[in-house]
Amino acid sequence: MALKLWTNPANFRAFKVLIAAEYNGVELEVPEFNHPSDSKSPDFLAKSPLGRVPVLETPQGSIFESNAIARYVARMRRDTELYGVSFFESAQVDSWIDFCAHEIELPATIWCYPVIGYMPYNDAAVSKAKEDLKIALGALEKALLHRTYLVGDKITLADITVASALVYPMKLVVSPEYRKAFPCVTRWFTTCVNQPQFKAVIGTVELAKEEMTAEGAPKAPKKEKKPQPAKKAKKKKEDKKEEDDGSRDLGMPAEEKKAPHPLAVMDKEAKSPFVGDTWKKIYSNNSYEESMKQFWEIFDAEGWSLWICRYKYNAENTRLFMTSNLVGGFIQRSGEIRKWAFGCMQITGEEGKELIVSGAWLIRGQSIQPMVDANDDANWYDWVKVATPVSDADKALVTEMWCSETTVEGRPVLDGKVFK
Ligand SMILES: N[C@@H](CCC(=O)N[C@@H](CS)C(=O)NCC(=O)O)C(=O)O
Repeated sequence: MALKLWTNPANFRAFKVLIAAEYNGVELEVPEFNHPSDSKSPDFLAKSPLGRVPVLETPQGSIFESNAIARYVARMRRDTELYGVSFFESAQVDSWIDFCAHEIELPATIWCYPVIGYMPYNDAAVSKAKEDLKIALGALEKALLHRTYLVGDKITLADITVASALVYPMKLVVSPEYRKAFPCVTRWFTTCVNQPQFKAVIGTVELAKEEMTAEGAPKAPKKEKKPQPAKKAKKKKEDKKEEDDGSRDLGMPAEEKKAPHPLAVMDKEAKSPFVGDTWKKIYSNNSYEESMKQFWEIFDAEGWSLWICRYKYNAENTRLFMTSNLVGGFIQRSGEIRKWAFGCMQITGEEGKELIVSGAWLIRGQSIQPMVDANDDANWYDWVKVATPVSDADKALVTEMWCSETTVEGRPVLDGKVFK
């Protein structure tokens, strides 16, 4: 029986296990797993006492707790020396694994989880997490001042564990400003995540260009200035004022007078008979066939437009769970325009080769710009507007992207997400 790693997609606690497996040439099967529906079954609770993931199923029984699993996989081969070259080095590796669990994972998750929508935003908790992570990174900085890696002179499970816990913080929230105090950590992290064994699991990690903030969080003032409409520029000024008067430090976001969203203005000034919410109800409550029949009857091509998007960097997508995470993040970050958009994204192709991310979107108005303004990730896609009147071929493509659970454009659908 192959070793099976049960995990939800893109769980950072699974990264260290999968990376250690890459170094040791250990084959791990990662079955599809739906959290939380699959995790509380008696069968699963027999594997993991609290129904948590990751958990490793082996021929002798299950191993729970991600660090125990990572150690098990690291020890499966001696010559790779992932667990250090001596009894002492193994203890050093353990020090960093424990340090990571207590000093890094906790603040990292409290900071990142609200951003990815796993937890509601709490200003006091996030502010404290940022400070706590600073202290932990300070200790890491000191340790890396004269060393390339944490233990010995090559990558061990210590680096794998700590770098895995930092993937989301470094990608999402640790801004260049915050990173400035930690040049050695940044150098070491970049070295780790660029190793082929890391890349095979986590793909390409780009360091955050600015702090991504959660819904409900005060927006960090942006550094680079994109040309913005006047209303937005005004809002930025208000953000700045909010910082200056210290109201953020007290955990009280200053009250903002929000300008209406440009699409809300459009709703007022150029009414459309097509109502987004009505369409979403139709889609949710009818068969695909019936939904699409009604859609083409009510679609207002003057007030709304249809778009096909294709991810520009498909060649980098080899792991399905990482790619699912990419798509999940995209859907999440589009929240600001939920009232005026609907879309389905799918991943097609073959895991290990190329995974293709594409989608069909419906948006209020004739421009995709509101999507790009709401969601920076939209820049990673090519967007092609569906010409009107919609041709039969385009109707078939949109229908396939919104409804097919089996194939899209002749390729098998491996995962799909709906934004409604
Ligand atoms: N200390 C555990 C923590 C595991 C954990 O909290 N896993 C989360 C996913 S990252 C989970 O399963 N949460 C769902 C739950 O608690 O039911 C480990 O390192 O494995």
